[in-house]
Amino acid sequence: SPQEVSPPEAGVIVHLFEWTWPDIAQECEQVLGPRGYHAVQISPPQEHVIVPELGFPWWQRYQPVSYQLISRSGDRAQLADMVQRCQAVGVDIYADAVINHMAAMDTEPGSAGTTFRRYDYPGLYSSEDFNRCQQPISDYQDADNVTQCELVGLPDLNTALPQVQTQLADYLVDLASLGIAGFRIDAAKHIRSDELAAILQLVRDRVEPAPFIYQEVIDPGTEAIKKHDYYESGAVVDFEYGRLVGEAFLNVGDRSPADLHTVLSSADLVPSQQAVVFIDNHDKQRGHGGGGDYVTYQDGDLHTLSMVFMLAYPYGQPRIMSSYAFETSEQGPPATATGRTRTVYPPDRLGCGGEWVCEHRQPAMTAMVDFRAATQAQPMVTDWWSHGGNQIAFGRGDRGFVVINRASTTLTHTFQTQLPAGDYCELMSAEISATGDCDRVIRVDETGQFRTTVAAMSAIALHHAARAEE
Ligand code: LM2
Ligand code: CA
Repeated sequence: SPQEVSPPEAGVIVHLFEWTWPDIAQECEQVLGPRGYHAVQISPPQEHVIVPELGFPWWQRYQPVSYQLISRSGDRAQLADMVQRCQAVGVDIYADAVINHMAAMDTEPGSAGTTFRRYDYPGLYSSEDFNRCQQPISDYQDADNVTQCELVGLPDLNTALPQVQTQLADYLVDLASLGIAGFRIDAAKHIRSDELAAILQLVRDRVEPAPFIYQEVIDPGTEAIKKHDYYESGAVVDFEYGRLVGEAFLNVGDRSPADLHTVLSSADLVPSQQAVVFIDNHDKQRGHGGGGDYVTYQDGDLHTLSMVFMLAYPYGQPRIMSSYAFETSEQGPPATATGRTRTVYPPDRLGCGGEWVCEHRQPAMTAMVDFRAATQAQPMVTDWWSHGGNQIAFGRGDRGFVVINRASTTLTHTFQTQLPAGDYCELMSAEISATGDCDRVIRVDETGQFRTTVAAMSAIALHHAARAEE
């Protein structure tokens, strides 16, 4: 029977890409807990390859050497400490689980010092545990090719074998024993859906409560492997959503935000309650994972507005990408010459807002995390409005209202809402103080209307729980 999927719908996930475990613990305590973030997706915690000759690229983490929890982000004790400190402030940790394949690059020992060879990982797997194809994947119309051959030449585990399924389940159960509450299943499209279901069942048999599962299945609708094959195992990351929103905000072809409600309502997307969605992810922001027109931090305000849309729109569970600044696609995180990842909290340099971008700390993002929680109970879009292609507004019934002006001109308009009459704090303009004072008050009249001006390339948002004092 299909796995019961109930992701916390209002819960926002932030991907703290390549952050260290001590930094994540501090971020949970200082920012994520207080701001109501639901969960953090962490980089793969297992032992990985080290590639000094390419300057310690980020993708080292996607080549597992063993399941020892010693990685570029820290060791097992630091991971355990971080999970507990985040849990204590209400933030769950989801681990990126790389279980389709093992490391290809075997010239150096791994991050825990393990010496290995391609197809031979001491005490874990030997050549009989790998699929026979042993050629790079070449035909996405052929399901066997996609699941049995090698993704960019990475040794492909034979996930049909009981001993392989047991090793993988043991790894995930070990992570769960530290308090990790969910898993992003890396390269899920490259694991046969029935074999992945069997591995995850072994985990569920041993872990209470069942971990939240979201599977990476890039399905453009034209290939042999379909996202719905994976629904029985849990949630699925929908890649079409971010592409459609990105193309609209980038005005690709004749697309624009004004069409988005119609476009998203008719697209073949993962059902909302089991979808994880994003505007950009670590692959798409640097042209990996098939590329495509996605919006990233390098697009500035356009990125912020796309994220405001995602957080306001009642579909799926949103994941915010939190990046480090980069110039080339392989470039790893800020690091010393010997490849030690640098902290986000340096006493002497700009960390967040400098070499670490920290999209999740932008005032517009924290405001919209709050908006999503406040509007969660109202799953409908109401009073959709647009003017030209690039000015849109919509409500969430009597819970909230958002206006997004992606145009280069100021927008002044009287908006119809379902909000009760009253004085509302505009969420984007400033932090709302504990006393209820707010920088900008918007008055909704007895007919549910308000008139306001929205600057070019900006947004405003109101919700029922943020009212100005009488
Ligand atoms: C994913 N999701 O399903 C990750 O999001 C993606 O980032 C991973 O690829 C991929 N699956 C495998 O886990 C990244 C990166 C690749 C990189 C691999 C392995 O996008 O470029 O491949 O990690 O580190 C690298 C080299 C590639 C080489 C390969 C094997 O870039 O040129 O292929 O290692 O040595 C010969
Ligand atoms: Ca495979």
